[in-house]
Order: sequence, then structure tokens, then C-alpha cells
Amino acid sequence: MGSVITIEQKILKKNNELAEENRQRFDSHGVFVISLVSSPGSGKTSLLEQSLTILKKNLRVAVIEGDVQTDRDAQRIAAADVPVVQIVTNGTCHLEARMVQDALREMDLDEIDLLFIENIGNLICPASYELGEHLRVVIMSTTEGEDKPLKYPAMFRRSQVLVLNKVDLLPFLSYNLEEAKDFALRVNPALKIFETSCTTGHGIREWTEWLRSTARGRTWNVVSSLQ
Ligand SMILES: Nc1nc2c(ncn2[C@@H]2O[C@H](COP(=O)(O)OP(=O)(O)OP(=O)(O)O)[C@@H](O)[C@H]2O)c(=O)[nH]1
Ligand SMILES: [Mg+2]
Repeated sequence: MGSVITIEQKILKKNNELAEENRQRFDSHGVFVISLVSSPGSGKTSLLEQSLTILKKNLRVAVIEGDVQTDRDAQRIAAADVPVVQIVTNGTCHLEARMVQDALREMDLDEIDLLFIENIGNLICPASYELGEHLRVVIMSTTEGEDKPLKYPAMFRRSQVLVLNKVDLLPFLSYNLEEAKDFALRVNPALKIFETSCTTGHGIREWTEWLRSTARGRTWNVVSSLQ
């Protein structure tokens, strides 16, 4: 029993070291890195599609896509004419720093200002694995119920931004947006919250403007400082 815990800790320690290597590499090339986490289907790829269209007008953007199977999300990003590398984990429920390192071999960091990493759809495993990102964004959609921050607190505690997506569906749901925000802030009072709809475009401009100014001002909190 004790040795199992030790092995887990060793794996996480090694991952954190590699994540720090990634972060230093990003910093030395001036690349701002944002990871997106959520349960399956909350809208990570949709938010990317919406955001990239706006951001790519002034910034050089690129994406690393993480999925258990298929390159479907990478194809969606490529259709937006944005450079993308797909990581297929073949069953692993989260991305790890070394997988990001492998993906970086396919990228020229000198040609990138903003790099997005879409993690595997899962509110549990990705919480423990830093990738070297500067900003972790958790997406929660209105169809998931208000209580996810209370039930999966680690993910919300270790993110700096919460995007509440699919607000266009609110008229059809009994979802209480204010309660959801309250639960999220109870777990992490420092969360910056955006409300979006990827189908109507509501809130996308506000989110991308904030992202742009945060990247420019380098005012982000390093993920590891919150652990
Ligand atoms: N009504 C509505 N549907 C949305 C919105 N955003 C995404 N969707 C839909 O939700 C479904 C899942 O969206 P994706 O962007 O693929 O979600 P994801 O988080 O990337 O999913 P995984 O990568 O599989 O974890 C798709 O059918 C989208 O069209 C939204 O704001 N409103
Ligand atoms: Mg996706």
C-alpha cells in the first residue's frame, strides 16, 4: 500500500520536473501557453474554433490536441487554418508533460505567440498533471449541473479561469447560473469567470480580449503556484 503511494508521487514529481522544463522553454521563446480542461463535450474544441478565428488576426496561434482516440478535433482546428499537432493517448485519461514535449518536436516555437493545449475530456485525471502551461482554463457547460466544482474541486482549484459555456441553452434548462458560479468561487475564490456560447458567439469577444491583454501583460499566475 505504502509503496503504491510512493510510486504515484514519483510519477507526479517526474511529471512536474518535465512541466517546468516545458515552461522554461516556452518562456525562452516568448510563447504564452493556455491549457483547456473540462468534462467530455463541454465545448473545448468549439471554444478554440471561435477564439482562434479572432486571435489569429493579430497573433500567431497554434494548438496541441489531446484525445484518447481519433484526430477529429485536430481536423476541426486544421479547418480553421491553424497549425495543430494531435496527441492520441490510446486510453490514457490525461495528457502528461512528456507527451507535450514530444508534440513540441513538431512545432517551431519561434513562430508561435499563443499555444493552446486541449486536454482529454475528463474532470479528474488532468487536474494532477501540469504540462508547463501558464494558464489553465476549466470549461463547464450548462448541461452538466451546477455542482461540478463541489464534486471535482481539484480541477477548479488548479485552474485560474472558468468558462461557463452553452449559456444559449439556459432558457431550456433548470440550470442556475448564479449557483454554479457561487459553487466555483467557493472552491477557488480567485477564479476569473466568463460566460460564453459557442453557437451564438455570446461572450467570445470579452474572453478573447482578456486573453490577448493577459498574454501581452504577462500577468498570469503560474499554475504551479496554486498547487
Ligand atoms: N448549444 C450549444 N452547443 C455547444 C456549445 N459549445 C459547444 N456545443 C456543442 O457541444 C458539442 C461538444 O462540443 P466540443 O467542442 O466538441 O466539446 P469538447 O469539450 O471539445 O469535447 P471532447 O473533446 O470530446 O471532450 C458539440 O456538438 C458542439 O456543437 C454552445 O455554446 N452551445
Ligand atoms: Mg474536443
